[in-house]
Amino acid sequence: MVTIKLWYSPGACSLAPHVMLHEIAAPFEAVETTVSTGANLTEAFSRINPKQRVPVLALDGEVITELPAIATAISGLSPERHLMGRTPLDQARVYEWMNWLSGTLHAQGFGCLWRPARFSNDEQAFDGIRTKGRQTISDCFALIEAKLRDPFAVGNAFTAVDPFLLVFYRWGAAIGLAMSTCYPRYSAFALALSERASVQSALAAESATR
Ligand SMILES: N[C@@H](CCC(=O)N[C@@H](CS)C(=O)NCC(=O)O)C(=O)O
Repeated sequence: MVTIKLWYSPGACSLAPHVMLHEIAAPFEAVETTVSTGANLTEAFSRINPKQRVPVLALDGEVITELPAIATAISGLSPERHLMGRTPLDQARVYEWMNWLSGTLHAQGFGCLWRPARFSNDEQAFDGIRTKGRQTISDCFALIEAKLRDPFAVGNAFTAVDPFLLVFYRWGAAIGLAMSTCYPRYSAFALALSERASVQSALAAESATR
């Protein structure tokens, strides 16, 4: 049996693969790494992932980074669950969602808001970058609200996209957006997802506050 290790930070995007691992019910080791403060960013962790980001997954010691790649690897551990989509079209939709969530909402939206120094060396520019980040987040959330129809983002079953969407829903609430009034469909989706055993187990394990 493959040995599985996940490095995560409570409430961070690593919650998505954490949920997926509970979903496939495979035994794994979860290692907390507090990236928000940099407190546990040890030299050892930097050697594991020189990008100094979570999530990091190791399968029999083979290190995998980047959420869409990690989600693909977890899905491969339990192919019968089709966590990256069942049909070829669903698989394309899963990657469409994952790339957009990762590259636009996460890297640009929350990146600008929480890490403006990534976008400019000029501190005077930071407020404008944060404002742009909030705008990008609102634009993305409006699109998510328009796209969500069913209890699941893709097809009629749980995929990797669902816990990833839950991460951003929680972050939206954390930055003070009125999620339930502004995004009722997204809220119903998040509420239903929060009742899944895998989500409750991952959240309890992380004692996530964000
Ligand atoms: N492109 C990476 C982004 C990962 C990422 O930014 N993770 C955040 C947590 S949500 C992190 O580790 N941040 C630490 C930092 O920015 O210093 C992925 O998809 O896995």
